[in-house]
Amino acid sequence: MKKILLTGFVPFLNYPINPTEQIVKQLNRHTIGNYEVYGRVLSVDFEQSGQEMIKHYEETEPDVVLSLGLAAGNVKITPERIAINCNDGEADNKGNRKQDQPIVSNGPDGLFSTLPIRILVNGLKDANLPATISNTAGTYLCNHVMYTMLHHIKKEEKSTRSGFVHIPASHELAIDNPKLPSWSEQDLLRAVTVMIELLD
Ligand code: PCA
Repeated sequence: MKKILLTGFVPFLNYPINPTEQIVKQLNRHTIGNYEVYGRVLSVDFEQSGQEMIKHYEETEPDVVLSLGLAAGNVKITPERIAINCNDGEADNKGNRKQDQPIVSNGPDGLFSTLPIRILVNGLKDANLPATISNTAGTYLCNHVMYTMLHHIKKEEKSTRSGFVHIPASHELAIDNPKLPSWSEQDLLRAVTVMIELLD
């Protein structure tokens, strides 16, 4: 049995829940397709989230890393193509704000996902779940952990595949928000399950 490290995040900014945290907790210790799932929740913290990610990676020694993040406002599931070497944007949960800062000084400008993102998008669509490749993971914590993980794997010369997928808001999150597009919790969970089943 292979191992997949599945990460989500705690709530952040003004979102009282994070559906990625719920999914990761729900799927922890499940077997899906060829994989035993190791679900872990990350903080939203420029100083800590990257180290947490690496610690989980070293403890679980996974074959694949699939990280999830909420992209409130998105209408589709979006596997990310690339992470860029930049911290910027809103303050994190500790109130720390970064601007125009490299994640790894002298690191490569960008690192491509090593997940089969085209296969994931096509497989999600075949399962009637709207999906499209995204060409930017932003510059906030999602991009930060995607870059940190890919950089670590490359530096250690490991063959672990790793990447990031943004998901839309859940109905629970959208209920008090007049404009937020949302998916049912069941469909979000199904989308993550389908993606794991698509991995060889
Ligand atoms: N989404 C944020 C960080 C945590 C999360 O779930 C992002 O897109 O960067």
